Amino acid sequence: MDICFRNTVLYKVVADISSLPEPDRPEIVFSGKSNVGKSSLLNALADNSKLCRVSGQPGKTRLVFFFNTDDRIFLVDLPGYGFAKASIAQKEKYSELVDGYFGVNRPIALVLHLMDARHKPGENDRIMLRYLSEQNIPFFIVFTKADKLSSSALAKQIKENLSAFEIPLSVPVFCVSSLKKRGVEELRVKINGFVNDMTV
Ligand SMILES: Nc1nc2c(ncn2[C@@H]2O[C@H](COP(=O)(O)OP(=O)(O)O)[C@@H](O)[C@H]2O)c(=O)[nH]1
Ligand SMILES: [Mg+2]
Repeated sequence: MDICFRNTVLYKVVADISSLPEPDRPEIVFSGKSNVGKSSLLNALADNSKLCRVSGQPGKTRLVFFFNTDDRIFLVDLPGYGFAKASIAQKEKYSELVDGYFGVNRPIALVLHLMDARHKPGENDRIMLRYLSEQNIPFFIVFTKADKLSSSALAKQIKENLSAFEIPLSVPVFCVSSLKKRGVEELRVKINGFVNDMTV
C-alpha cells in the first residue's frame, strides 16, 4: 500500500546524537545546503505548510526533526550545511550531529539530496553524493526552486549542474517547486515506488 504523505506529524526533535528515536522504521532523509528548500519540500510532500518551519534566514535550524509519516516511515529533516554566519562551535555541533546521524547505522532507506536548480553544486554536495555512493545508500537528486527559472534555462542549468559530478549518475533526478507545487506529486509516486520495491 502507498504511503500517505499527508498523514505526517512531528515525532521528535533531536539536538543531540544520543537522543535519536528507536530505529524501528525506514527513514527518508532530506539533505542539502541550508536554505535550499528542505523544510519547504517536506511541507509540500505532506501538503501541510505548517508542519516544519520554513526560514528566510539560512542556518537557523541546528536540530534534527523526525516526522512520522503514516506510522510507516520517518521523514528526517537534517540541518543544512554551509551557513556562513554560524560560529565555529555551532558548525562543529552541526557536523557532529549530521556525521553522528550517518555514523550510527540508522535504517536509512533513501536520501533526498536537494540542490538549488539555479546554482552549480558545491564541494559539500560532491562530498555528500560521493559518500552516499560509497556507502551504497540509495539517493535521489532533487533540484529545488524550479519556479525561479524558465523551462529552457532550467533544462540547460540542470545539465550543467549534473556534469559537475564525477560519479556515474544513474540516479533519479527530480526538479521541483515547492512554492508552485510542481514535481511534488511525481516525487511522492517515485518515493512510494521505491519503498514498495524495498519491502517486497
Ligand atoms: N521561489 C521558491 N522559493 C522557495 C522554494 N522552496 C523554498 N523556498 C524559499 O527558500 C527559503 C528556504 O527554504 P527552507 O525550506 O526553509 O530551506 P531549508 O533551510 O533547506 O529547510 C525560504 O525563504 C523559502 O520560502 C521554491 O520552490 N520556490
Ligand atoms: Mg529547514
